[in-house]
Amino acid sequence: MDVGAGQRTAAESAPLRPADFVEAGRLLFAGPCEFIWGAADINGLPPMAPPEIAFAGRSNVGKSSLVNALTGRTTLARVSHTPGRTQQLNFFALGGPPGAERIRLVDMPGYGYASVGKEKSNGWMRLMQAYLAGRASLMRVFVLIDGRHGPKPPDLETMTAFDRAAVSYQVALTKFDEVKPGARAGVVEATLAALARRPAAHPEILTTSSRTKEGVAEFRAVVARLLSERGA
Ligand SMILES: Nc1nc2c(ncn2[C@@H]2O[C@H](COP(=O)(O)OP(=O)(O)OP(=O)(O)O)[C@@H](O)[C@H]2O)c(=O)[nH]1
Ligand SMILES: [Mg+2]
Repeated sequence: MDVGAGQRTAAESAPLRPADFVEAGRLLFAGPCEFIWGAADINGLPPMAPPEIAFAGRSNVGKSSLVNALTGRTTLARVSHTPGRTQQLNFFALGGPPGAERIRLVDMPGYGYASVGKEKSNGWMRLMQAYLAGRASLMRVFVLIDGRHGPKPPDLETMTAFDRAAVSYQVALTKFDEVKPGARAGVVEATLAALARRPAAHPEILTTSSRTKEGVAEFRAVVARLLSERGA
């Protein structure tokens, strides 16, 4: 049967399957990606343009490493053994040249490490809050939690702040390569329990390793699905 102009085939009108998002995510993150903007204070935030996703979490949890793993780069975002490496909001343009990118990734400074110094840490916290408040282009914040330990008080406080500000977030458990197979289900369950009745939390969690790349394709698929839901 011929399909006339404007008509859609059954295959085209079928809802996208999870596998389609895996492929869309692969393609998105295989595209160009470059650092475009660093914001060290509230007045230095870039104008809102394409959709954004942001990476939050305790210092040293692996935010910058995950930005690198997702984009298949090793040195895009700076990684360090010492907590407090990322000191500003770093914006990366993905999927097109800067100005025509499909999405921006925002790598944020970490929270919850005494060694960073209270004044500096509070400053970053205010910067993050200023960014997160009323950022219409922000699709979702990924709250990264160390998979070896599960949620700690600073993670719970951050999630409570996001719930109050109605900032949509999703948890990803990082460094999963370091979690023994027998301990994995327990930490996932404990994390899901900590998310129950949190109004701004996405109910599903991700597990990732920037070292083995476990969960990276699934993470990209989640981002591709978010973009598709936005019609972007
Ligand atoms: N085993 C393992 N180590 C990881 C993984 N991801 C990151 N790391 C290590 O964790 C340390 C911190 O990584 P970063 O990516 O700099 O962490 P961050 O959250 O950006 O830290 P700040 O910028 O200080 O907040 C580094 O030594 C990384 O090599 C992972 O998936 N598995
Ligand atoms: Mg970092």
